[in-house]
Amino acid sequence: MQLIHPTAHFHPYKNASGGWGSAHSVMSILWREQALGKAPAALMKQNKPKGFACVSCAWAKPGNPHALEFCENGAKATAWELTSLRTDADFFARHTLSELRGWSDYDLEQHGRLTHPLRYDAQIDQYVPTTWEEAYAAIGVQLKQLASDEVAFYASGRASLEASFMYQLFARAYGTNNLPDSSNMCHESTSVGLQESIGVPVGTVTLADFEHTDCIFFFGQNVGSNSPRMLHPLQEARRRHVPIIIFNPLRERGLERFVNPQSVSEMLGPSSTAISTQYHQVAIGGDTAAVMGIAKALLFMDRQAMEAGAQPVLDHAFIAEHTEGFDAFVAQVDGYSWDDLVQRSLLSRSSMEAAATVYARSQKVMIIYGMGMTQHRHGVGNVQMLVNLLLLRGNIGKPGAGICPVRGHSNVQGQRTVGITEDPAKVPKDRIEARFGFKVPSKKGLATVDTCKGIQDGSVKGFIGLGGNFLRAVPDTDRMEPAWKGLTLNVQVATKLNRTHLFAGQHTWLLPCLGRIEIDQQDGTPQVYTTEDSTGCIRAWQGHAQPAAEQLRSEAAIIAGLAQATLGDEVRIPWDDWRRDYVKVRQAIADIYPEIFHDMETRMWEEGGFHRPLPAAQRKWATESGKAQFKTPSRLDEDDDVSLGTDRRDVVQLMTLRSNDQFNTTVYGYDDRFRGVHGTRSVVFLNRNDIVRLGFAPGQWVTLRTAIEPEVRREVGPFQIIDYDIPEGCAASYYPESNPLVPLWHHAERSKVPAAKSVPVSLHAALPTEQNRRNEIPDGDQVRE
Ligand SMILES: Nc1nc2c(c(=O)[nH]1)N[C@H]1C(S)=C(S)[C@@H](COP(=O)(O)OP(=O)(O)OC[C@H]3O[C@@H](n4cnc5c(=O)[nH]c(N)nc54)[C@H](O)[C@@H]3O)O[C@H]1N2
Ligand SMILES: Nc1nc2c(c(=O)[nH]1)N[C@H]1C(S)=C(S)[C@@H](COP(=O)(O)OP(=O)(O)OC[C@H]3O[C@@H](n4cnc5c(=O)[nH]c(N)nc54)[C@H](O)[C@@H]3O)O[C@H]1N2
Ligand SMILES: [Mo]
Repeated sequence: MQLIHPTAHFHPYKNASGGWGSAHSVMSILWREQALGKAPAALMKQNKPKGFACVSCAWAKPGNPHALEFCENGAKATAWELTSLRTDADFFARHTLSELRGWSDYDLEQHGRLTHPLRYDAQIDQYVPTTWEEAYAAIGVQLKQLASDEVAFYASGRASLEASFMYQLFARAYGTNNLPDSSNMCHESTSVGLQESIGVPVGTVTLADFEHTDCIFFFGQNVGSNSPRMLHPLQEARRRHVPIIIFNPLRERGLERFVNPQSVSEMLGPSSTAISTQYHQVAIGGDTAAVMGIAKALLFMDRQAMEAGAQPVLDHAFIAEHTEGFDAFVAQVDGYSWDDLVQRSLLSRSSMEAAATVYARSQKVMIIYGMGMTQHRHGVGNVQMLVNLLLLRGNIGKPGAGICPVRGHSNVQGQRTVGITEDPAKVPKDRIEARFGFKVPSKKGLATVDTCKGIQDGSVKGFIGLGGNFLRAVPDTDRMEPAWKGLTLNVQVATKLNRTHLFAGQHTWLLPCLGRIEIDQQDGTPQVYTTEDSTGCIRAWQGHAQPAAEQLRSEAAIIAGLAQATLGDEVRIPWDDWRRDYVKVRQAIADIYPEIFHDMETRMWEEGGFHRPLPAAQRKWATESGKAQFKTPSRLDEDDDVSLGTDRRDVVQLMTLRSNDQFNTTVYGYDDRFRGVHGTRSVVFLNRNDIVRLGFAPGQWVTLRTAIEPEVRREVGPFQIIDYDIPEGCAASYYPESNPLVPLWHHAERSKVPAAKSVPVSLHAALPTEQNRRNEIPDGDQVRE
């Protein structure tokens, strides 16, 4: 079964983001998911006090919300969860896993919510219904037979603070720190980089800072698709004439213009807000060079001002009192010529100087960034380079200024806060041991890339997935899928069927859970849950919709069930009490992390929630030396596997990114409205000059081949070439389809985040398949202007 998209086309999008296009897109998904009955009522509660937290992105939810506090993609995510469609036991009786592996990601999830606990039956290659009790007991038996270090406990960043806290305790009481999570593919470069530079692993900016800032820098984040609610504070900042300076290889529509779908006058009138005031189309992996250029211009201005006896440009008092490493950083900046910086960033010297000029004039600057920075070989250095820029003028630790990583999953930051990490040094071991009477294992566990290696070499034999679509999200798909079948135990807790579930291990279970929009009743009492957003704000929520099926259990209940079956009474963890009453879980969280969660039960209801303490925001630097650190990047090339200007003229640098119609591996549809692509995802965006130079034409079908480690063939396609406004030498295509191109070892040093934004690839003419033909962008539709 494959979807046919008879109207594939490419027409550059000329309108603003938001607006009627966005309203139309929401209505069509509500219709398709047959969620028009339930979803509108639910949407009124989305991101509201006593409502539920949007299941889409992690952007902060204001304490004083708009009438409709959701965006186009948040509404899609709600409809996706509240769908009337079901993937029930009958469905599994009709389809074998071999057959389902031929289905697209879209078709699998589009079939609706899972309804029953399922066990894989290898004889018939099908999932068959089972009972929860049978599943818990059998999984417990398997876990007891495996050695603790042979099992990985993966978490995708949605589960609540309560479920996440229980999950990591389960893993540790079982005897392992193997807690890979989605953050390992995402903002781990942030956690490592910011911790070293400013002594906190998270951003320092809060929503209130948007009201005070007088300048915003934006690096490698596609706000219009991936955190659209942030367009509101950006729009308000623009109304105050706050400059917004963008660094992105693509001209992303949401970063250029925005119409607020909640404003009647804007919807009816011609007005839209111009978001960017400067738009720098930096080369992929060229940000370190670009920021170095800005620093070079600032140093020059500073020296000139000092010579003239004028007010210096840098904040020397702040640098002296609060930082270390300034001199080494200056020496490094001086060591690079403008030619070096221009060549690597593909930006002109004047554009870097223009950005520096606005920076120098501003008193309260914030830097916002996303995957365009973290998913590089030197992603940690990238993040630290942004901090360097802020430190030059004391732009951390005052209102309106700071660093703002935009996290992905809605509770991914919170999961880390309550112990989901492979590093036991990051959890309060003594408190856990004293309270629960077991020894926290001291051996460092496996993060995502290590888990993949372990599955490949057979040392990881058991995998438990708390949400997510691990096998589809990780790199090197063609090597991971066959290796996965070697697992002895494979347990997936999920709301919908995805590709990971189609690769069975020896003993495999698929356990369906409640989504967080749904009412979670435990012994007759509806439960409340908490999350932490991208700005470190912790809040209580509760579900409002009727559960999709009677058999569904909450994630907390499933963890409790599995833990009890595995650990019995070995440890002093009251699993069943916790399952019945999440207040008790919160009490335990507050006991283990009192600095952050004291008095949580009342504070979580405060307007907008409560903020975790962030010493850096008070200019207290919890680094080794007690000072904020200027960090010198090891090199200008963020991806030293291959750089532009090498001998391989046939190689371009590929970034793998999201369309406007997906949430990670969940494909809502085949349109990427803001980029003008409709009816297909099988495309590669290229610069017009590269298309001609490499001997191709727009609309031509090509396969993409990874150009490093030639002895291993990594290839995807055929994809259709789109002539796009992207710097020369750069290319883009969609994740997860392009994941087979990313070698597992091609990851950021130290944070191990797969370098998904810079894969060197070559292109090869190919014949389209039947399927490709049906979804082909017709000739003549390939006109950029
Ligand atoms: N609707 C929706 N919302 C989402 C998600 C989703 O899939 N759909 N995913 C969620 C998750 S888990 C995450 S992590 C976030 C992801 O949100 P983003 O951080 O926006 O991630 P991507 O879509 O991968 O886009 C990366 C952006 O970086 C740019 N870029 C790529 N390489 C470079 C570079 O070298 N330098 C610079 N300056 N820019 C670069 C790309 O052009 C693109 O605009 O969104 C979250 N929110
Ligand atoms: N090439 C490339 N690869 C990437 C990226 C990239 O930019 N390029 N981005 C990376 C990033 S930033 C991330 S975060 C990862 C994402 O990796 P994951 O977090 O593993 O993947 P998702 O696609 O978010 O997971 C979707 C599945 O989660 C399940 N699900 C949804 N809601 C719930 C729930 O409430 N509970 C439970 N238990 N399950 C639920 C559904 O079954 C759904 O199929 O991918 C990474 N991979
Ligand atoms: Mo992410």
